[in-house]
Amino acid sequence: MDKKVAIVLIISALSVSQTLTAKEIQDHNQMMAHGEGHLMDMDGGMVMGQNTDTLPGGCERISATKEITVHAGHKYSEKFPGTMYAFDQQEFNFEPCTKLTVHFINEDEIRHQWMMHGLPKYLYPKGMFHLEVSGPGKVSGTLILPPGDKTYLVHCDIAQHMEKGMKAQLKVGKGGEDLPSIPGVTASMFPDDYSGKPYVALPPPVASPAAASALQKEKADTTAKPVQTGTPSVISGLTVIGLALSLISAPMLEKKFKGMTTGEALANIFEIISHGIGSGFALLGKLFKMFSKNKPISLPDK
Ligand SMILES: [Cu+2]
Repeated sequence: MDKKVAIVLIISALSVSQTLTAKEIQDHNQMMAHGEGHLMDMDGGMVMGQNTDTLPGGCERISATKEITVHAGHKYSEKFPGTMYAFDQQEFNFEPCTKLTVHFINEDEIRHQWMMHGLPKYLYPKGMFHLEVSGPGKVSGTLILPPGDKTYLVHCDIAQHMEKGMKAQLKVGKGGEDLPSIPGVTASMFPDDYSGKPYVALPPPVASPAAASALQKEKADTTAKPVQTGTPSVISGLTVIGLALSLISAPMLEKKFKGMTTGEALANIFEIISHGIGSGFALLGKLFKMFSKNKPISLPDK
């Protein structure tokens, strides 16, 4: 019984892979050169940062000539839980000063890239070597790897494709430090949680102790507030008191502040309030006075 199930599964798996390989892969091999290693065609194929003949500084000669074929597509992500896209390989290693040709095959019906970062900028525009193709297709490009031990990031820069798994590292020589979140190679920076425990949101980052206490107060305020059932009132009690006070005091203040500058009037208002509320406002009043006095002094005539 189990054997029968297994056979059915194998046959269906084979038929699925058959349909995938049967997909038409367009070969973008007639691209127009636009200078500085930039090639493209009108069909969604592109190469940037191609370098077939200039030796990077520090390379005395081309140490090796290598060719790789990298596949990109959703199906390669299936073995990595939580991912959506992937290359068929996540790690590459080459000798320094290798002349490397990458054949990049996109197997999805969307756009994917093989984008390599961190290359010397005097040789590679923006420090990148970049292959890109829309829909099922193949683009090929060549670069000469720099000398030295370094690990280079390779990814697809289409929004969320790297975050969802399309990421690899290319080590030259012994390589440098491993990059995070390379599927199947290094630990994820944001590991998925399959524990089934309820999700607990992390508290937002807090800049200072003062901000922390303000945040806590705000939290306490919101939790203490009863749930409003009706339509929320736009005019609160405080607003009413404020409006009443200003209506009463407006004619009084108008007389008092006649001929004063805005700064002086404000200083006076703060002084009045300070009598009623406390010494805190007195300081502000003084500050306003200070600023209102701070006018440019005209120089005496000669
Ligand atoms: Cu992509």
